[in-house]
Amino acid sequence: MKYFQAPILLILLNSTFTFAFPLTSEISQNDHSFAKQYLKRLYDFEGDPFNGLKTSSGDSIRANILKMQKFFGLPITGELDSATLVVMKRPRCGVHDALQYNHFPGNIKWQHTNLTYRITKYTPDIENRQVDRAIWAAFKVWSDVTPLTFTRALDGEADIMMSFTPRVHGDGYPFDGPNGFLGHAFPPGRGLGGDVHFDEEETWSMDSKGYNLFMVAAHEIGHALGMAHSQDVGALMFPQYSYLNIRDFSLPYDDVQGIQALYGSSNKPDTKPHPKTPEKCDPSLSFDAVSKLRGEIMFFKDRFLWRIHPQVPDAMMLTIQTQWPDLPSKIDASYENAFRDITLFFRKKKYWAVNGYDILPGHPRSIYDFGFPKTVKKIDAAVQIKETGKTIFFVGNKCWSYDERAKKMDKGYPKWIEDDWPGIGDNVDAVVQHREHVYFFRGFTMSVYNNRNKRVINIVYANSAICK
Ligand SMILES: [Ca+2]
Ligand SMILES: [Ca+2]
Ligand SMILES: [Ca+2]
Ligand SMILES: [Zn+2]
Ligand SMILES: [Zn+2]
Repeated sequence: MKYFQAPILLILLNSTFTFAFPLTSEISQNDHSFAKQYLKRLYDFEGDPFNGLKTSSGDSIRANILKMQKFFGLPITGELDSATLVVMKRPRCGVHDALQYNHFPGNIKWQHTNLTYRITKYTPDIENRQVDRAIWAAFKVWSDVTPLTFTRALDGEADIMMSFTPRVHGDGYPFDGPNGFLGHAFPPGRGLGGDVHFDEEETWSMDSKGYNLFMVAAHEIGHALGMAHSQDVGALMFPQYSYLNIRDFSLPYDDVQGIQALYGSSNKPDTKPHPKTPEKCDPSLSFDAVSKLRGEIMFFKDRFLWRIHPQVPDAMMLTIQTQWPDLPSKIDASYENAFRDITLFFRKKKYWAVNGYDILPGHPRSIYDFGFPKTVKKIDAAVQIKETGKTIFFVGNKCWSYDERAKKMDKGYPKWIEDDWPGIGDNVDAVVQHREHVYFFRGFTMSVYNNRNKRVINIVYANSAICK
């Protein structure tokens, strides 16, 4: 079999859609001043503002927008477009983003390994003992992979002083009310060095509601140990907030590399996996699911997705949780029901429906609502066919046709995939329709299927549409 880096991308991009966020929309005066503040705080500096060297680089707004767009892998326009604004408005850490190093300049680190911490001010949002537990778990993330130990102090001066505090709180870096900046921390050193502050105006939680204290604390402790922000979307040290529950969390590969470069590895055996973030140009890349959402195409892989916006040449990567905090961190299948303007996500025996960015009430629901027999434990792939309005589900070597209007499975199903969709093979990973073609993903291949004459017209790498 031959694989062509074929003109799939052009097919995907040359289309007329309604856009989720048109790039040319008006940017309000409020958004302009918000963006100015954001860039000043996070990009307009020389040296390290959290180290007392608060000198402005004097760069123009345009130069700072360029730095910011580069950091987040946005299209480099130098303009405050709406894609840039959307990223700026995501909740995040208040420490600056620097492109030139993965650690703070000069590799600032603690000279002793037996560190102490103290929680000086709690939050009313959750019980103190739960705060203690989340903070303990957050330190453990780092002590598991380094020789560092963390002992809690109940009084006196600890290396890492931690508190929940709103607005102006004495260090020159005021918080900003709900959302926006969630916390910040100072690199290793005396006094303020190593200290961690959480914005008290956030709603802190032990789960996915509001902001998860464990996730934010683990990130801020990274700074307190000398880690700077990472551009790796999957890294704990990526500046934007992303939720994972404590059970599912294991320190990503990028962060392990970073902290071990400073302190070396632990002498305890490390049994945990340290997941690497998938790369869009890895030729062996496969997908869990592919779906439309209001004109964009989304490619899912583990807890990540790439979005292709018809006007933006580069695929944007983010985590599923950044977009939909309550979806599972991996999905089996997804399709857009364009008639109802909803997108459905499947994981094992459950499914969720979202309208834009909101999960519809009453979800997750059971996949047996669709009329599957109990032998079906998960869906491989799903797609709604524009011409018929029918939704096709793929499971192993069978497919089902679901009538969205009558809300039931069509008679005569399941059928063999080979009978209804000749040439695409069994065990489909993902499927999506774009204009007259249906795209089937299996492993590292994508078959382009002509639905009119029912045959495969091209086979290319699965990542052809996002790698360029
Ligand atoms: Ca300190
Ligand atoms: Ca805030
Ligand atoms: Ca799948
Ligand atoms: Zn940070
Ligand atoms: Zn502070």
